[in-house]
This record gives sequence, C-alpha cells and structure tokens, in this order.
Amino acid sequence: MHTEQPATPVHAPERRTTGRATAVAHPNIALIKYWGKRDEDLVLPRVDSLSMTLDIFPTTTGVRVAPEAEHDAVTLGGRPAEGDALRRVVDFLDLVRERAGIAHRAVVESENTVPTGAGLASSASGFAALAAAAAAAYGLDLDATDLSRLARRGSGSASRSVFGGFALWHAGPESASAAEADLSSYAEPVPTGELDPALVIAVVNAGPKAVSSRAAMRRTVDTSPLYEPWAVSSGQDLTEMRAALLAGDIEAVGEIAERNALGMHATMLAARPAVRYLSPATLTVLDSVLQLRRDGIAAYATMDAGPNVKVLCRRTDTDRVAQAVRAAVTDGSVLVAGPGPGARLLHGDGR
Ligand code: 2P0
Repeated sequence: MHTEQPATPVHAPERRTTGRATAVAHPNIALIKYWGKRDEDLVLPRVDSLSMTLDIFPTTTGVRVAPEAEHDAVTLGGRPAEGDALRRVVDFLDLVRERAGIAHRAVVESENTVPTGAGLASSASGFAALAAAAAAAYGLDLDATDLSRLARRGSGSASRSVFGGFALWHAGPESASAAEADLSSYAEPVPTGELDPALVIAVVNAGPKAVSSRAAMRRTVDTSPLYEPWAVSSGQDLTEMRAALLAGDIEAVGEIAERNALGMHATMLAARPAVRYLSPATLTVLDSVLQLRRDGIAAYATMDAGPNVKVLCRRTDTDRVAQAVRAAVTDGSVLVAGPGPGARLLHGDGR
C-alpha cells in the first residue's frame, strides 16, 4: 500500500535494530471506563480506568523494518490498510522511528481475531501488539511501563493490554507539563484477592459502530452536562473497585462496574447530539442480567462503544449465565472469556 507520507527525522542512524519482530496481545474490557481525553495528541485521559485483559480474541502483529521501502506497507487481516486505519498506524510508526532514530519504513502485517470497530476492544489488542512488535523491530529497549506509555499513543485502551489480568491506567496529574504528563500516564497491574472471574460476552451486533469512540468521547466531553459529574464519581468508583478487587468481592466488583458503565452511557446520551450505542438487543440482555440477580446469581453487565454486553460473573456460574444470555440473544453469539495474558513477543531478539 503506497500513500504520501512525510519523511521521519533521523537522529541516531547508528542504532542497531532487530529488524523484525512479531507480538501477540489480547483485548481488555474496562470495569472502570476510560471516556474522554484531556490531550488528544498525547492520548491523555480525563479519568483513571481499570480493566481485565481477556484470554480470547488475540491480535498477532509482525513488523519488519524495510530499508528498501519508500512507504510503510500495512495489511490488516490480509488486506491493505487505508484511510484512517493506515494513518493511525503510520503516525504510530513515526513515533517509534523518532525515538529509535531510524527513518526506515516498515512492513506491518496484523491479524485480528475480533471484529474490528465493534466495541470489542480491537484497538486495544491491535496497538498493544503493534507497540511491542515495532519497539522490538526498531531496537527500542523498553520496560513494560515504557511499552504501556507507547501503546497509549496508538490507542488509549492499548496501554492496559500490555498487562495481563487486571490493569489500572493512570490518567496522570492535570497540571503537569506535556513531558511530565506523558511520563505519568501508563498502566500497571492491579493486585487482587481470591477472584475467579469470567466475562460472558453477548455479541448482539458485530458490525462496525456508526460513531468512532474517539469522536464520541470528544463530543461527550465538549457537550454533555453529565460528563463532569460522571468523571468525579468515576474516581470514587475506582477507589471502591480497588478495594473490592483486593477483597475478592465479586458482587462489589460487579456492582461498581455496572454503575460505572451505565453512568458513562448516560454521559453520551446527554451529549448534543446524543451518542447512543445501546440498542434494543442490549436492553434485552440487560433484563436477563437483572433476572439472573433476582435468581441469586452474581451477574453484572458492562458495555463499551457498541451494543454488545459483557457480563461479569464467577467462573463457576459461567454455564448458567451463558444459558440465560443465550436465551436473550435472538440474533448473535455468546462467548466466554477469562483473564488473559499481557502482550508478548513471539520472535525478535528475545527481549
Ligand atoms: C474503555 N473505551 O475504557 C473505554 C470504554 C470504550 C468505552 O477505550 O481514542 O479505542 O484510541 O484512545 O481506546 C475505546 O477507546 O480510544 C475505549 P482512543 P479507544 O475501554
């Protein structure tokens, strides 16, 4: 795929590269949501967020530094990337090149196992895998915190997919300079007590969303009178969520996650014009979750930038929850995920 791309400055052409690397990363689902940026260029969020990395839907991405190439060649699922998707990858590679001091273009091949742009966190696994592979291919020596900061620049939620299990992404302090703010916003693993969670995922619509989450969160911050109150209450939710995770209290974890997600969707519904990702099928699944709770099952829902519902429950209740959700999903599919691993290199120089 050849498009016009600006030249990248070369600062230190001597640096050695591994030349190529392949990385795999998994999506994550936020229990405390990231919604709203305070700096679009640096991808600095307004609020802290906390997620569970999944053990399904991996993205595998290979990066080869190509000294002979004039342009980056990017394929997503075997098809040449174009438009916005290509620009985001090229912009991200430019960042890596600038840090590495290497101007060479790259060949990027990425395989996603999750529907792209359907609110199933494909950009989280995608940019976490790209960050890990590109950093290794261009010879950047990054620890996990550095890698999380770098992945954040591609897509905010990707900062969390660098880590397995539960991860907290720090917004960083509001008043810091750009350089300080960049350093202060990264994800890290969150300690938990005895917890054996599962997410039952009701895919009611796997199609791409009408409004990108990037555009939707911008509109929400700019126009929704409910945004600021939600941002404040989300900070309180996070404090309570950390305590609930440490205590291994799945009921509390679920209650906090559900109210945080519904609050986030309320901010969008109050945006002007409204952003509505929830569909009638979403509400039908939410009803089934309520019924599960009336029947004594700990089941709690969370929704992202799309109509699909992720139901948090004990792993031992998975069959019962999946059965109830399946009955509610007339047209779609139901999947079960557990906590998954962080991003890792498959090839490269072994770092
Ligand atoms: C989250 N979402 O915390 C929230 C909840 C969607 C709803 O992160 O603009 O693709 O690339 O930083 O990470 C989706 O937003 O947005 C998202 P960008 P991203 O998981």
